[in-house]
Amino acid sequence: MKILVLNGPNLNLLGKREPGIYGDGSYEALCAHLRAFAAAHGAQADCVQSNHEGALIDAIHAAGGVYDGIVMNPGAFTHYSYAILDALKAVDVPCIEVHISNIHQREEFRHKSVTAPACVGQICGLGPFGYEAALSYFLSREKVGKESFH
Ligand code: CA2
Repeated sequence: MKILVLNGPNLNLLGKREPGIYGDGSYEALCAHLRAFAAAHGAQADCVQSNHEGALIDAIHAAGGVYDGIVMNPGAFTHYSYAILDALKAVDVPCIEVHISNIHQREEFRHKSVTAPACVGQICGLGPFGYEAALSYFLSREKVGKESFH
């Protein structure tokens, strides 16, 4: 199983600013953890981060036929990118949206996700653990699928 972990704008700054909201672990440490977590479960997680909407859309398009799932934190694009919504709808790869912070406890404009309707589900407010939880969902789905065939 191959999972694409896609992070949007400013998430490369994890651990460098606003630790009270986003924690003090770095983006690189998060990716290393997720790669190791996936590998420990016989899967592969590839991490991609971009501050550019088009690059995120290109990565979503390229995931078709290559990845079994996408774990995506679209950053602030969550709240207004209909282009990312359309890209998620255009590919046949299930996506789980993750937010490190609880977007519902923050400013009003963060309460709405325009991208979540194209996702299997959304996890928010669990800190960086949300990424691992989303990965676990895909890994457990594979197990369910295999069990039902054997
Ligand atoms: O809670 C989340 O994961 C967010 O997707 C993070 C976005 C924010 O715009 C969303 O409303 C909620 C912002 C990411 C900024 O990441 C930073 C990380 C460290 C330091 C500064 C920014």
